[in-house]
Amino acid sequence: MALKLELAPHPQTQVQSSYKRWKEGQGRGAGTLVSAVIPISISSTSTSTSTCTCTININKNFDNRTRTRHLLDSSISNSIANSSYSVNTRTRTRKMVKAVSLGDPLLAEDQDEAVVVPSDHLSQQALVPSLRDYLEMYKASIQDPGRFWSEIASQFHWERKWDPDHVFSHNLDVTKSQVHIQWFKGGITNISYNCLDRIVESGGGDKIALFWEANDPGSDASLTYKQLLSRVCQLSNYLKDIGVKKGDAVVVYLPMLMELPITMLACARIGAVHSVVFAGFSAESLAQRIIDCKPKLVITCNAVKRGSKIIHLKDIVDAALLLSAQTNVSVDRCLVFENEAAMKREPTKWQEGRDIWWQDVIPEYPTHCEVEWVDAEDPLFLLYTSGSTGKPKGVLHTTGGYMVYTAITFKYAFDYKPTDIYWCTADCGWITGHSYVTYGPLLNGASVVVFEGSPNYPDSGRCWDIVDKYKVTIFYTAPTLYVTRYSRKSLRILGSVGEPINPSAWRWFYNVVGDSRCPISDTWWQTETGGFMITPLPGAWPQKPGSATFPFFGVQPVIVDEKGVEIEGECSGYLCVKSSWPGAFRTLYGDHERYETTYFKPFPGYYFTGDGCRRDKDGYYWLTGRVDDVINVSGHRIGTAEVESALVSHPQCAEAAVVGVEHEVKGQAIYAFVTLVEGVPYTEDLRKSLILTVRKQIGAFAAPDKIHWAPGLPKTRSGKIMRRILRKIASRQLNELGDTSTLAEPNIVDQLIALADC
Ligand code: 6R9
Repeated sequence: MALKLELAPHPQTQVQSSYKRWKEGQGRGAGTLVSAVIPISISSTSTSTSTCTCTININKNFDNRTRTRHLLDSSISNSIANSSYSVNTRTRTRKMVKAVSLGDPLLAEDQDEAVVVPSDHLSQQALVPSLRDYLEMYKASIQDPGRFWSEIASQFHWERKWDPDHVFSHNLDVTKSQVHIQWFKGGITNISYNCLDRIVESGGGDKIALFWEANDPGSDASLTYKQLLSRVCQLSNYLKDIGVKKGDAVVVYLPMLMELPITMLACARIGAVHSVVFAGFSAESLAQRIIDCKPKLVITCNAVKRGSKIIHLKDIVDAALLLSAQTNVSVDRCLVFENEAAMKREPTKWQEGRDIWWQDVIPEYPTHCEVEWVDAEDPLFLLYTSGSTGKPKGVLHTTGGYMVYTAITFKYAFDYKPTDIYWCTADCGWITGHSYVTYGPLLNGASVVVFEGSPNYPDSGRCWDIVDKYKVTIFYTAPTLYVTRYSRKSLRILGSVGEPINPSAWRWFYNVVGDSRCPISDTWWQTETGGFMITPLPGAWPQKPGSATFPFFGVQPVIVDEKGVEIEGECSGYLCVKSSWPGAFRTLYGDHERYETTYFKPFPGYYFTGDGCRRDKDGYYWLTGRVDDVINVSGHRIGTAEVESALVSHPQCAEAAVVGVEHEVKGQAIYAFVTLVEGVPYTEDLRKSLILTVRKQIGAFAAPDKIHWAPGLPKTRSGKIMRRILRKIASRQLNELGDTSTLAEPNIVDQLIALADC
């Protein structure tokens, strides 16, 4: 077996300082990675000296890893796609793929077709060690969901079990009767008890539950499970004392202080329904949510430091409460945490009788609070998410199914071990912070890092500083981050969420962030799904850069055409889900009709995700973006993600966002916002070369009509590109830009407008 070491022209011991700079290095041929390409002797067809191209042949021995043989046997992966489960090893198809073993870097030329094969070490200690194991469990979850999920649910504490003959009931077919989903109905439990008391009672009380890292380096705190339980109980007792009861809504407008998960858990403990509003939303947006759910109280803090800026959250709450009062929704109580690091209490504007300082009351309450036992189908939380209309949708999740689903998806997708230190960079104002900062990890007794600040304050190395400081082993993020001088040796598993991750970014995440040794769980899911739906399971099967791979247990994804007809095998279309899963949302608060219209009417019988998806010949799922991000140019359906992926494969392109604009002749034209790697000037030649790259990779029909130079892209703080704004800029509807308050850097919008005609 030949081993070729490719030494970079200027090998350095440090990794690149950012994805952009990494790309810049590539563009100039000065990559800093030392890459080793190990031809994998799967069969004798391996010939190339630089990158190995091999036939994965199931008859040959591949490091004794029999599991790998099966993956690329299309009969098996198709069995996943078709849910027929027959592990048929007779019809073997040989395919040409490039395989890189976990531990080795993925080279630029590998990116399109390569698979990254789990190492023996990873698989041997993984919860699901092989594709075969996965298939067995998956098959069990589909053939007898009641039994499968009952077994998992039994790992939690239930005061009373659900009826074993009616583990779930659902109707997803809007043409038959009202859509409904229920899991474990009649089962009595409490998620806060399962996150805290259960862990303490089983001996985990002294384990750290939360490590808290402040906005300013050097300031931190932590709470053990026992301490967290006490803090939660104190708040629960206060809430009960002021009359908050089971079923009452509580709006929470807090930054990433430990008080945010404490508040969520305290509400859940007494059966109150929390509605966390991301503390970057404007007063209008907050008011809209308050008006919709009419909370008993609002919990906030006086101010927060974001980077070097101080934001007066209490002023925003005051304005929101004024607005809501104007529509006759008045809130009598506002509990305010004094966030001293940002602002002392004295200058805080105050409404006597309504406002109360957290620190003045909560510590006085007993550290024990009886749990309010609730039905599995009692509401746990409301989380507002944007839809196609201006009115946000109140996604409602209930208790039992959500508990079971977040816990188990966390465990398997991150191959969780009790020794892991886990960090998810999401804010609890989004679903990721609900399911995978708070509930999923705590239900597993994990140690969780909660970070108040932003990834680039005080400099772009902050994330890696935190990884090193807490020895983070599982790192879950949106893939827009910067890497500098840090070691990141502790990392074991990487997770990605929120956007399709293009192969180039995937390669960066794998090579640079994970030093080519960490598998990436590219988790596809939604606020509505509660937890991961399509996700790799580390160690179980080879990964394809950019693919979320296969469905989680119990999830039956289907791809349908525009008529709602299920398509089998290799195809593209609309991603739907057949049958329910425990973590599914149950309704849109106060608007069940909108729930049915948005999600179940487009394709009767299925839950419609709103996403486009491709399934390849091996059964891997590739998310191609929201279907409203599909552009139709002269009858050609083009995913914005496809064009973006082609653009970023250009060595001088760091990032791209593509939208459709109206075109007289073609119907729609492709309009591309392009961010170049640092220091590269905008030139006419480069514009042509970018267009040529797309023509070459996709076809002339997909060539962008317009390249709009973008020093940065408008993103939410959770890392999502706000295409709504880009569409307005592209169509020059500049007075219709809408709310830009949730952007991480609102001034990007002005810069883009200024560059519109360059
Ligand atoms: C968890 C979350 C949901 C939408 C979803 C899809 C996109 C999320 C993704 C992904 C490709 C992934 N999305 N994860 N696309 N690959 N791994 O982000 O929830 O805020 O409700 O957004 O995000 O388009 O439909 P939410």
